[in-house]
Amino acid sequence: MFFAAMTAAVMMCFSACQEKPEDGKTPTGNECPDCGEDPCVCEPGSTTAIQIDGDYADWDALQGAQIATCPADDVMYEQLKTFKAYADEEFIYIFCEFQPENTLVFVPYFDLDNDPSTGNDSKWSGAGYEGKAEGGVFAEETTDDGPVQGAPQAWDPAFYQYTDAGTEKVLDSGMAVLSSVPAAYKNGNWAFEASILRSVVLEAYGISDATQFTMGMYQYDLDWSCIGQLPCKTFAQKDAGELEPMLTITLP
Ligand SMILES: [Ca+2]
Ligand SMILES: [Ca+2]
Repeated sequence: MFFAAMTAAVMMCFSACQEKPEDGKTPTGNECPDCGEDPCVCEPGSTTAIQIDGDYADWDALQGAQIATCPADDVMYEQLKTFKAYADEEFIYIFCEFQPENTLVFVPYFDLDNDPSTGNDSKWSGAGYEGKAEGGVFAEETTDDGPVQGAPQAWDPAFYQYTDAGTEKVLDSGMAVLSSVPAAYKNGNWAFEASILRSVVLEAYGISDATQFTMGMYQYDLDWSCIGQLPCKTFAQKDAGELEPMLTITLP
């Protein structure tokens, strides 16, 4: 039955392609039924450099990604191992490799005015951020002994802007982010990747015309204590006076 269906599908494709030899392409059998292309070019993000599929080989092949890695020791927070960010004309992409123990939430911080001298500077000594996004990568389960880490889940943050009074939500979850579900990656670490719909987020922050911003990532545990930070410097580097800037993301 299966092979009969397969054969029928191949026959249909072959016959359809025979009727349209002028396109000059060899059919693959995986053409999108809507646009007729393989890979599909009619779905948003379908032709971008990064596919949000939990396969990170596309990051290895990418040119121009901004990458921060955790020094092997002599750092305050050790569980976030690699943070990558990259932007194309449609999306801002992120990749996080981390130790999953006790992890609950990932929070990127954004320097929206591209000025390290303005905004909050409590998390990086060389950065001043005006926005953040908060999203859990594990469910939080309540027990008699307090909260415990539940099942992994796709990162789908809400976006906030700092105000004089605290923070104000500018964009709800479910509006702008597509993420893989965190899963075991390598060396005992886990990873996830996500795309952030650039136009929606920049408009929510009132910086639709921005050509550059900076961004750093924090990883928090079940008590909202920090357990990961990138970029980061070692204690020795900080003692020597080195600042900790965030990653600079250029928007093409
Ligand atoms: Ca991928
Ligand atoms: Ca700033």
